[in-house]
Amino acid sequence: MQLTDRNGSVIYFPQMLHLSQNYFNRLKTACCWQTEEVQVFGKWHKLRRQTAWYGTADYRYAGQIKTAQPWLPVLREIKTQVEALTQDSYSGVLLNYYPDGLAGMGWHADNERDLATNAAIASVSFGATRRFDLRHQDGETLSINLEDGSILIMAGEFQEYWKHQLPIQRKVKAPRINLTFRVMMG
Ligand SMILES: O=C(O)CCC(=O)C(=O)O
Ligand SMILES: [Mn+2]
Repeated sequence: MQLTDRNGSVIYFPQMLHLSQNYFNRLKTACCWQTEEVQVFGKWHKLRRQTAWYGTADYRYAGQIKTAQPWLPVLREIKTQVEALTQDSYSGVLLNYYPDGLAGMGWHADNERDLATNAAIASVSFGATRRFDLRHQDGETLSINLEDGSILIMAGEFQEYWKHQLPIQRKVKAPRINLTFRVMMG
């Protein structure tokens, strides 16, 4: 399902990965999760969200450096399926673990210098369904529920014109893991 094709495209594929409960458990156990921290007025704060970065190059984002860890078998398995669908090849994956709906991610675009410009980003979700919001710089907003086993592709100039967020949803009690497969510069 295509959500938009204005200034980049966003396409949603539900139920793309089978055995999603199994993937959730393997990722939860095998990945090297780190508590995410943000700097506000010079002071570091721990977030509820945990992250992990795998791939071939380090990734500088939100004032931090994520040191690349070598691909794990479970990540390669998922990557193969995502690449077959999207016909792209990815050099890194950022994982986010949200223990419940009180963890989220604020408005941002994935346009760091370390990422190849206008390359596709493929977002895979396991676990609790969470709402994902998109906002064009002219104010147009769209929302979609990202379900267990789904893949969302953001491509073209999308990151230049749109921001996205994963809002806090107090009613969501279950955990979720998201993987964003990315193409690094160079
Ligand atoms: O968890 C999500 O669905 C969004 C994650 C995201 O936007 C990111 O990692 O940049
Ligand atoms: Mn993002």
